[in-house]
Amino acid sequence: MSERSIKPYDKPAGGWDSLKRSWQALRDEGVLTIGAGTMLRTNKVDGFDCPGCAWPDRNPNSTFEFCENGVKAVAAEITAHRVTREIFAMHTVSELAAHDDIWLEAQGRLTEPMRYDAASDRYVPIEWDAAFALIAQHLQALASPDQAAFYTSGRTSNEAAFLYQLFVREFGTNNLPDCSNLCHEASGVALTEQIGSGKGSVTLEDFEHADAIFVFGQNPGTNHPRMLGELRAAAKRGCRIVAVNPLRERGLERFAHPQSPRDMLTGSSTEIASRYFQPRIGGDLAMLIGICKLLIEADAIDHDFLNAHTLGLAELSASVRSSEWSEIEADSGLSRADIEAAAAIYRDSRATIFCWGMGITQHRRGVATIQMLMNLLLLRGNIGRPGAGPCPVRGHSNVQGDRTMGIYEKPTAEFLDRLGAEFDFAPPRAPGHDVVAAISAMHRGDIQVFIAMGGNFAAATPDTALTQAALRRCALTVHVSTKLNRSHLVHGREALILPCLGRTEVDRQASGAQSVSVEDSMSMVHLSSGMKAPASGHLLSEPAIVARMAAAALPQSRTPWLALIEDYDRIRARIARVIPGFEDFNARVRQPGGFHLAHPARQRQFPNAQAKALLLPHALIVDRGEQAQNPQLLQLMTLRSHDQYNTTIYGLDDRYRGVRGLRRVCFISSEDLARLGFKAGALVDLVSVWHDGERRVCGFTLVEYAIPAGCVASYYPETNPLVPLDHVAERAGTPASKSIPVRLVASAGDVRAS
Ligand SMILES: Nc1nc2c(c(=O)[nH]1)N[C@H]1C(S)=C(S)[C@@H](COP(=O)(O)OP(=O)(O)OC[C@H]3O[C@@H](n4cnc5c(=O)[nH]c(N)nc54)[C@H](O)[C@@H]3O)O[C@H]1N2
Ligand SMILES: Nc1nc2c(c(=O)[nH]1)N[C@H]1C(S)=C(S)[C@@H](COP(=O)(O)OP(=O)(O)OC[C@H]3O[C@@H](n4cnc5c(=O)[nH]c(N)nc54)[C@H](O)[C@@H]3O)O[C@H]1N2
Ligand SMILES: [Mo]
Repeated sequence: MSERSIKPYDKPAGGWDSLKRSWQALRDEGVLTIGAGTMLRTNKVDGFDCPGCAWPDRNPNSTFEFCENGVKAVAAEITAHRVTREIFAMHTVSELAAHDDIWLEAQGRLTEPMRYDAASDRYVPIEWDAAFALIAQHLQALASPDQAAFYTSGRTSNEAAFLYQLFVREFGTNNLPDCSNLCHEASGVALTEQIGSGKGSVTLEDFEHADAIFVFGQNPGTNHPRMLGELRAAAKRGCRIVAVNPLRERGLERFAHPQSPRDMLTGSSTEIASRYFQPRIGGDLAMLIGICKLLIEADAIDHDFLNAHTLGLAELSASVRSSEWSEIEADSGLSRADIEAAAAIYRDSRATIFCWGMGITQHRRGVATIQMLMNLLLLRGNIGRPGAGPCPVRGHSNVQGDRTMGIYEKPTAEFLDRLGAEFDFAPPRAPGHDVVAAISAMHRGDIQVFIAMGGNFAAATPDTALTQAALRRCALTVHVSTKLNRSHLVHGREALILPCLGRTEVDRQASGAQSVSVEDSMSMVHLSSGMKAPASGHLLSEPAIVARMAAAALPQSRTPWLALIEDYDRIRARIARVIPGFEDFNARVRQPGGFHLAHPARQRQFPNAQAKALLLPHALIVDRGEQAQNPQLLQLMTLRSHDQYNTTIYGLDDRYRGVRGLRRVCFISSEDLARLGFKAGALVDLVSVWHDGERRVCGFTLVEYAIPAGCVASYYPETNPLVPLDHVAERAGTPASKSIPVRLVASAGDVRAS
């Protein structure tokens, strides 16, 4: 671990530091030599899909199709370290729980199924069949299938996801909360209503044709580093890149491509964003209303497109015309001149892409903000033509595919009809619980069995104390996982850890080695084939775990569960019959690079109820009430450091933000430091202020940073105890983890920050 230091990073993102950190990740996992070979198979036609982010692959034939953070994700999976039964025998669960998340992760890959033994407070080995029998016994004992919830994280393959949702629905519930609920749910809700599909419409090729690319609330230098390659190429050919972010993120400013010999040998780099706007946290909606107002008042809009393809111009015009500049400026935190500059870049661009991430979705008004982004695109016909369209940048490598496969608590009637017809059963029709509702239901005792296909529910979700109490109330918790994590230690009265194969590993079934498929953020579906020997001889694949669990729990099922997993082509043949767009799946997925799922908006078709794209007004609700009354209150956004993958913490550095050796930091402006009477480097507690009381996390070091006054930032998941469970995006239920009202209190005594 590095020495603690806080010093601005003045080099471009990428560059030699990025290569150095990649090798270090492989070395730390004890796989320096095998790791290099494995990396060369990442994102290749016959290789495996990088388990990192969902950014699409540019060229599956090039030698290098990975990035620093992809290397960390792969290294974490192919690590030489193992969690054996001896480790579980040595430590009680209470002892394991006393370790931090870095230690848990560093223990390595899980190796065999384990059952919690309350008498000894230890995990003890269990045979696979006995584990499935225990799950079956619990599920069959429930008074109603709705007393179970089945979580999915976004690494799960299409094949596993399809079988899993089928199992859950044959069992009789739609309780399928997933990580999308915590992530891009607001994008899905907003876009489905407006353009009839919850997915982005652009492809990588569009990045070659855009005149302007706006990046709202997203930090690609850390979370989608391969996206910087696209932005660099676009900037080099003269495309305007505009960043909208309260923080100055290094990766949006300058980038030296680690795979460009010229950049690396000559020390050159490329300016990414030619304009960088720093609104207040949550100020994007006001900024967008301002831009819409300018375009509409100047009549700089595409009337032909609007007449032919949209509804709602009159209402949107009336709404934005009536917005006052004083309010727009106050709420956005930007001057009218800044908003005019952004509007001018947008107006002068013939084709524009809007990208966005968690800085937009994880807000109370996330849906309204995304609809305003879409309104702005529609006003100038920026959809369904080259170089233009919405681009919500997804997180997990198959989070989009899991939704396509039916992992959704509110399935459409059409989907259920097709599923029921194919598998000869009557799917449940009532909507199920999303993540937040599932936590409440567990807390009330209404959910007794919790099963997770990947992820780290106990750490990733809001309101940590409440969530963990909820998990502990369950009769049974089950985690299908690759690595040890917090969720295994916050368990129900009975608990199972079921270890599975990762993306990089050979998945051998009765008919031979299998491939799985995934869908990236731009709707490309392609195969992923592992090639490493499994981390242990006792691992099962995710599809096999689902099928064997279903076979045990659903003795009456007419689905040939065990035959389906003998050859995953059989699963894909079923997917082809149930899910539109997957016709001839087995053949098309074997084309090099896979196939693109049609997005109707690319043809300017909008399959919502009105069959038109909708312009939807959203008033500025100036909601500075509490902050105005209580000048001590700040808005906290919880975000990712450069050395983590969600709840997996690789190290304590956040290189581009100049932080080394610690994670409990709070970025704050010099104005707020002076106003509140704190010095940079001081230790504070963060206290969130909510209607039902205060929540506190302790020992955060203040770091002076270029962030607007009134706004502060800290890392997730350490700050999740501060996020109230009922603080969510309206209509989407996404926890509003980017806008938590907090005050700072000097830490008592000598709390050591870590
Ligand atoms: N290496 C790595 N890669 C990852 C992940 C990871 O943890 N590590 N996670 C994956 C997942 S699941 C996801 S969803 C994505 C997440 O990728 P991002 O969406 O980039 O996620 P965050 O780190 O949460 O960063 C959000 C950004 O939004 C900005 N922001 C916060 N509030 C506001 C606001 O009100 N307005 C604006 N304009 N900006 C705001 C923050 O300053 C920050 O730059 O990355 C995926 N890829
Ligand atoms: N405060 C705050 N909270 C947030 C966010 C935020 O920005 N701020 N972001 C939210 C977002 S966008 C997301 S997506 C969620 C993420 O929430 P989750 O998806 O639940 O969490 P991860 O940390 O991605 O899950 C990591 C675990 O997945 C397991 N795993 C890894 N690979 C595999 C695999 O191939 N198969 C299986 N079965 N298991 C595997 C490992 O055991 C690992 O410990 O967190 C959300 N929570
Ligand atoms: Mo995510």
